[in-house]
Amino acid sequence: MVGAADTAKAGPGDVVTYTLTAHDLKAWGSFNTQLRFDSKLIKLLSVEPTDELAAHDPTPVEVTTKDAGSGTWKFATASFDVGDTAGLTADELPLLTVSYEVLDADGWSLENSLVTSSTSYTSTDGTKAQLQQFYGAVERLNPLSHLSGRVAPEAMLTDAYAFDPAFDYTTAGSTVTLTAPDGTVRTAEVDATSRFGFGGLPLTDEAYRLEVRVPGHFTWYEDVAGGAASEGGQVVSTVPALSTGDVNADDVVDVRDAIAILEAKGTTAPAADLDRSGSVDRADLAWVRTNYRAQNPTSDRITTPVTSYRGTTLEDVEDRM
Ligand SMILES: [Ca+2]
Ligand SMILES: [Ca+2]
Repeated sequence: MVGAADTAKAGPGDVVTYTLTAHDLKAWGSFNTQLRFDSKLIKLLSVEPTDELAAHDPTPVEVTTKDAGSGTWKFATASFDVGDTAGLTADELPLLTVSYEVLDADGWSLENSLVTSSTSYTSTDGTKAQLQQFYGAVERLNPLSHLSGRVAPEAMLTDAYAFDPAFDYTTAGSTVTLTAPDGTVRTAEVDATSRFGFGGLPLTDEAYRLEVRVPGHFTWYEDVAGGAASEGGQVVSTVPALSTGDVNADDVVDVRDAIAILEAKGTTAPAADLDRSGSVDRADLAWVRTNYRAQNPTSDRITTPVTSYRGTTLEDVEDRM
């Protein structure tokens, strides 16, 4: 028994029709198939005999539906007898068309398919036999996209550049905004593990623009696919990796950042306390040395690094820190 859908993808409101085709039925007189489906996603509209089956004078197809015992899943059992067995061979024979509407306007799932259960037929001599089943999948065109991410501020990671489970990333002061192509701006909270998420994003052919700011770090700019209507909603995840040392937020790490750290020495200014240790000290200045003259790779702006400001160099600042 092969179930083939008339479409590879469908979304809420669409009607999908599967054709169930039997193979290798021998001298049969009655037929019974169970269809399994999630009633949250699928509303059965009809189970009809095909023209090929109708030529054999079947009884009306009876459909009974019951709970499948897990959540919103259901079984629909379709059965019928054939009145005219003359000419029935073991060759393939389309038997039934099953139509359903795709439901759940805002919900998320990978598929909205019919799922196989058990199918059997009874021969004219009364023997019952099971049929194997193969049903094709119908990918779901989700009506909304989702974006999730985890902000990785360089100075607040472990030495191995992993997230530090002992660190409270709400102290990073991260701000995360997402701008839709129509200009709508959304903001997300960042939790203690540095994670954020945007759900329920309308589909768009153009990209959303993600912007992540952490004081003392390069701002992260990223274009995120919005999920075109023809593809359905996407689940996108990202890990914005923000290099540190940019105290004055001009997209370059240079001597002016080192001077800003020196001027904030002993304070708790977050843009200069790069590692959020609670004080501005030599460990923060060491990050400027690590990333010296780096440009923000995600920014369109090019700022020429300055290595001597009013006669002061990075080495001078390190001596005075
Ligand atoms: Ca800078
Ligand atoms: Ca510090």
